[in-house]
Amino acid sequence: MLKDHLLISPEVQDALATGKPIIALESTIISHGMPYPQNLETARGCEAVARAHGAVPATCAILGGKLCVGLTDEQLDYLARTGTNVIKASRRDIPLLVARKLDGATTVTGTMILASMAGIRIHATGGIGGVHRGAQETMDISADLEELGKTPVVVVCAGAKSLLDLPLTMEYLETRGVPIIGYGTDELPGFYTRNTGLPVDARMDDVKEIAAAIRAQYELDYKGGMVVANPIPEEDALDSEYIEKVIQDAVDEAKEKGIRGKATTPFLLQRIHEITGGNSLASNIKLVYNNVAVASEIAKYL
Ligand code: PSU
Ligand code: MN
Repeated sequence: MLKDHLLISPEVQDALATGKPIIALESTIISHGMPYPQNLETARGCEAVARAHGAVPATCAILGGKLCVGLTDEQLDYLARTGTNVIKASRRDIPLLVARKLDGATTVTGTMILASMAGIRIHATGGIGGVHRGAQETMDISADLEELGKTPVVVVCAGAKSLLDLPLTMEYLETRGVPIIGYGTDELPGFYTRNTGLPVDARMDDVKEIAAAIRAQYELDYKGGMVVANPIPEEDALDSEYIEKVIQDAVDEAKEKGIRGKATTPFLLQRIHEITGGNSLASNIKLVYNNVAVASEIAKYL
């Protein structure tokens, strides 16, 4: 039974029982999305930002085959140090990790699954996966887009990186029936940049209005989630021409090296961080905190 596999931390259990605001946080961003020790600082920082905004953080991962919702500091430290030696856990991986009692760091997809099992309705991360450039041939479309179509968890993110094909990502989300709300913006933000020229479905400037949209989706018994796209703060944004060139070089390199499947996104993230020095990593951390803050504010009205 599910309850034999789900391990909700005492703090998160208490928050669920007493109706406190809770937000889910992913762990692939720790293991595969950033280098050590910045990944550990970010994981801790996210929890601190959530608390500062009055929400209980529930970082998700699979440890020893248990679906863990809410981690200890030792567990965060373990995931940060182990890095890419931990399995990147998406939907397909979860039953196998449970059966084999292994560890996995959950992607947006994996985190949405664990959050929804625990009864958590909102998840904050950096960027979501999407339709990769060249997907017409490779069929590389992130499972995140499928999960958003069927699991009722809202994901607050800074849009998606242009290492993805953003117009196709928007098309795919439309097909799957996923609303995209721009928080204080008419355009999908581009992760390191605030604009992509792609219109969102609705602009909302007030977290209460976003909470009302989430409640409506829930009351209609829709099965799917929602994207809240929150632009990186102006002062942390990178020059779009510069970062576009860096991303194109990383994408070309991945193609040359024959990087495929689940290794693609971590490879590209790592190369972008390397090519830009500390630059893009600093922006990445800032935008994640910004998303955690907004998700926490929304969670108060859910
Ligand atoms: N995009 C980022 N940082 C990340 C990821 C995506 O800017 O860390 C991670 C998330 O965990 C996301 C996953 O769910 O990569 C998507 O991987 P894939 O493209 O293999 O579905
Ligand atoms: Mn993929």
